[in-house]
Amino acid sequence: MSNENLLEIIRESIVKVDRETAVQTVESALAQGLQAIEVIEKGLSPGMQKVGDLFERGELFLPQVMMAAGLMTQIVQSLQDKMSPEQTTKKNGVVIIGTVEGDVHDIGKNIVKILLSVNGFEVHDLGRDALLSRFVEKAKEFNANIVASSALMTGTMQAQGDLETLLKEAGIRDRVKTMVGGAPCTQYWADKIGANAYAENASEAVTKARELMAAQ
Ligand code: HCB
Repeated sequence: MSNENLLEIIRESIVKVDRETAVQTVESALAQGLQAIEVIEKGLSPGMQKVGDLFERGELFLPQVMMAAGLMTQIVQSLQDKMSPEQTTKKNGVVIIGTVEGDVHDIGKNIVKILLSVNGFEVHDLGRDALLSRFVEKAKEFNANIVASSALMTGTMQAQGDLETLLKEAGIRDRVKTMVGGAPCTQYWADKIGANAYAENASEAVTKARELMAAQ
């Protein structure tokens, strides 16, 4: 079966919350040479995106969204072990990451965390619904290079702008770079609030984090 067919089955198995098919097809995809990150970004994530679209159209209900999210989380965790850490003793940088206060969506943030970690960044995860003051505290405590925030709702993304203000008030904005992400975020949003970078997905988050480090 072609890689694209396998990825399509993975996408559909997330939508249908078909655990057995999802797990088996992910294994087949890896055995066929697909990278774990490709499985996540081209299979699982678009599957979750479709779940969101169906939910929005009233064709799926919240319990089904929660089950699909649970399945995706479980598979992403199992894939983490299959991503070999970058062979380096050099630390690429220190990142504080979290989903902003008021927002419990953490699947995407967790993928970004995993990918940054396997790419040699020291990542401190504040979890979800994280108080903005904790981003500032932890950035100071770990002398962070990058503060990465995630927001999945239009009502919570303003917190990413508030975080810019808090970092300035704490006197550390000039020594940390900021990155924003999450479905409603865009480059326009990042520019508007004065964030240093916007990343559309986890691979781009790694690229942007490297660029931010190079610019420091
Ligand atoms: Co939730 N939810 N949800 N939800 N949810 C969304 C986000 C809506 C868009 C669905 C909709 O209405 N169409 C909507 C928000 C509408 C809006 O404000 N525009 C919504 C809503 C309204 C809600 C509730 C309020 C529903 C309710 O209770 N009535 C509630 C929120 C409560 C709260 O937070 N206070 C809620 C709850 C849930 C769960 C619990 C059922 C579940 C979350 C489980 C979890 O995360 N542990 C859930 C889910 C799964 C979704 C959808 C379906 C998928 C989100 C997701 O995981 N996508 C989502 C619909 C959608 O987004 N289309 C829906 C997959 C990941 C991989 O993508 O974009 O998160 P991602 O991450 C990417 C990318 O953005 C980037 O890299 C990641 C990996 O590639 N990235 C970063 C992410 N963070 C980054 C940070 C960086 O610094 C850099 C890059």
